[in-house]
This record gives sequence, C-alpha cells and structure tokens, in this order.
Amino acid sequence: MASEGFDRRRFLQSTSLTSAAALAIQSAVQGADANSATPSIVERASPNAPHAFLTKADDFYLVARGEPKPHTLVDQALINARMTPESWRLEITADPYIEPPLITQSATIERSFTLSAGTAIDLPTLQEMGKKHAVKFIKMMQCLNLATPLGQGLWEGVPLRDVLRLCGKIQNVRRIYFWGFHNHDPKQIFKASVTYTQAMETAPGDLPVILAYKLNGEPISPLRGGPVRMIIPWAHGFKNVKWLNHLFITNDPRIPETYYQGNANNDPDGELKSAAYVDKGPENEKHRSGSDLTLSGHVVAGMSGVQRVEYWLRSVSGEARPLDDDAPELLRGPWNRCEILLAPNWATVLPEGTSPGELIGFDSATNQPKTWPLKYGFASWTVTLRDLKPGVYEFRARSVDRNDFAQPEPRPYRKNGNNLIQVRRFEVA
Ligand SMILES: Nc1nc2c(c(=O)[nH]1)N[C@H]1C(S)=C(S)[C@@H](COP(=O)(O)O)O[C@H]1N2
Ligand SMILES: [Mo]
Repeated sequence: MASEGFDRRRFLQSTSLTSAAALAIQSAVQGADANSATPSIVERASPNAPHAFLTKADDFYLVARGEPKPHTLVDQALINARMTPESWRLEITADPYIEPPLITQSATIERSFTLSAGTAIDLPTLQEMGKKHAVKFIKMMQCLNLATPLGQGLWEGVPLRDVLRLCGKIQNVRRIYFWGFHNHDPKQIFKASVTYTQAMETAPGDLPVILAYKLNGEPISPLRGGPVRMIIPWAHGFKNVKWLNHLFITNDPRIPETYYQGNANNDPDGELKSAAYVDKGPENEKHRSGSDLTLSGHVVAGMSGVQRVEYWLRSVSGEARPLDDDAPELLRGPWNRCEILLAPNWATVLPEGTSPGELIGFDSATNQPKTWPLKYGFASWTVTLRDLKPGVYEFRARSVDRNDFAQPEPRPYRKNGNNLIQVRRFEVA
C-alpha cells in the first residue's frame, strides 16, 4: 500500500471555507472558546496524521490466548491445525441438547458440515461464495480490557447469514456460537456468539457479521487470525474470533462465551463505545514555555457516533492524583474543541483496485463516507496548544456522541465497553 496523504480540511468545514473561517464557525457553534482561560485551537502545522488510517496487518497490537499461540505454529503443525489456505475447514453443526422446561426442542438444520463426513467447508468454497456475496468494510479492533485501539483494517468476506443458508432450513435456534483453533486442549478454545437475529439481519447501511478472508486486500495471515476470522462489526475484540473453524447452532442461550469466564466481570453484550483516546507523550514530559505543543489521539465511533472531540487543560500542583470520570471539576471543564482530521485520500490508503464506493458505509455515487468517523472505525484528532505559561498541566480529551452524551456517558461502566477518559501530564518550563 502507498503511504497516506491526509486531507487537511476539517470535518465541519465546507470545502470553500478557509480554516480560519471554519475555526470561527466551530467556536461560535460551541461558544466556549472565547471566554475560556485555556489556549485556543489552531490548525495543526504537521502534514502527517498521527495514526495510519489502515493499520498494517503485522502492526495490530496482538491479543491471543493459549500456549503455544496458534499463529506461532509452522509447517506440518500449521497444516494439522488447518490454518493454511489448503487445510482450512469450517464445520457447522447443530446442538442436540434439550433441557425441559427451558429448552423443549433442540436446534435442527437440514444439512450439517463436518470433518468426519468429509463435508466441512473449505476455503475455495468460501471464496467462490464471495464472488456473489462478499462485502468489504473498515472496522477498528479494540480489546474490552485495553483502552487504546489495537488497529484498524479493511475486512472482506462472506456474511455469516449466507454461510448459514448452506444449512437449509434452521429451526429452534437462539444463538450461533463459533470458535477457533487453539491447539487441541478444549479448555483453550476461544468461543463467542451472536443471536440468530444478529447473524441474519442488518439495518440498512449497517455492517453485517462476516467470515473474513482478506485484510487490507491481502489474505489474512495466521498472526491476524487467518485463513478465516469472524468479524463482528459492533463488538470488541473478543467476539472477533481468530482461526475460525466451527459454527455451532443452538437453542441454548446459556452456553458461556470465553469472555464470561473467569473473574474479569466482562459484559459480552457490550458494544464498541464512542470515545477519544490521548496519545502518550515522553516520560517526564517537559516543554519550553512559548513553544507550540500539538497533542493527538484516536477518536472511535461506537453505535452512537461522534459529534466532536473536546479537550480540557488544567494546571495542577503537587502529586499526580487520578480524577474520577464524574468528578465535578472534570465535568465543569471548560472543554474546548479539537480537530478531527478529515477522511484520508482514499486512493493512497485503500489497496490498489479498491474504490471507496465499494465499501459499506460509503456513498457509491460520491465515493465519500456517509459518516465521519466511520461507524465502528477510528480517525485521528489533534489540537495545538499555544502560549503555555510555565507550570504543570493535565490534558484530557473526550468525545461527544450524536445524542450529546459526553464520554464516558451514557453508561459509565467499563466492563460493558471501555471508554475511560485518559490524561496526559506535562510540564512547561
Ligand atoms: N481464537 C482466538 N480469537 C481471538 C482471541 C484468542 O485468544 N483466540 N483473542 C480475542 C481478543 S480478546 C482480542 S482483543 C482480539 C485481538 O485481535 P488482534 O490480535 O488481531 O489484534 O482477538 C480476539 N480473537
Ligand atoms: Mo480482548
């Protein structure tokens, strides 16, 4: 892929406005900058976005369980794990379990696909289905238990609903469980699920669940969960099961997914949250008084979208003490506007031969994204602070969603979706 050129226009700015005019409009809309004691927002001077829009497949931050990690297997062991394009197989089976009065009828499918019967689905079959059904979209990956995004990719694959249709008539089904390879120790199998509705139906314009076999236009490597990885657009990393090899159709909604287990208190039904994250600075960060300081970070659009990103700068003295996300001084701010960098130049970001209009979430007539940041995607934000007086400062950023909720609202419970407010401390001397 070519290196990225980011469009320097602001999101809110119509193309004919100068950035000074856009800034004036933004300030007027927000009404806070003028009477705030903190430095005002200025256009970023740096020509480069702080974060690559698409993360290279090898550069995602890795989260994988089990020993040995499946992606470290080589040669015959990789073949035995069915993790090469030739050896990959997908089984689809139905759960015969009943437990009256909770489950009076077990799930049934007309056709199952198994290794033992020699009917498991191979990669050429999935790719052939892709000629008719494949979709492409951009989605960021974020671990429920880590704040900052792991990476963002262009994922391509066949919707789960089209794969399930291979089973013919499906009856008495509440959930679709799925898991991936994890050596041969059943305790290490990484399992997640979606409801039958989530598998089969998608609101118009929304992103469907897919069995992905391409990332950024290339086959998915073992490191990133290939040959086939489940992609659940709205979900944190743990539903995006790597090394996928089994779909399990059940009428029992109580089978625990991996993220229910242990004492981490995770909520597997939480969805990605809108949030701004702050890039870390150097340790013992010090700056010269009078110089400009540019800060940046990621902004993630969860299901409620993003309206704007704001920062709060305060001078502090003494020990660094954590501040609750609902502390009165934090809520008071003042919070001022940051700049969300506009969509990149797609021609330099997308794999060769991919037109933006092909991606779900884009307008096929204009080749432009329908929302920005893209739903379940990230973009970069920046702000340049000027004329800082000597002192110690704390900088925080937050997103405000399209329903006017400021991060971490409306549900500040982290195990339902991590969107804590991050802080960066620095000294101006
Ligand atoms: N098979 C399998 N899939 C998995 C995991 C795993 O351990 N095994 N970890 C999950 C978790 S918790 C996260 S956050 C993401 C991380 O994806 P990445 O390593 O591609 O960044 O993968 C998910 N899929
Ligand atoms: Mo995770």
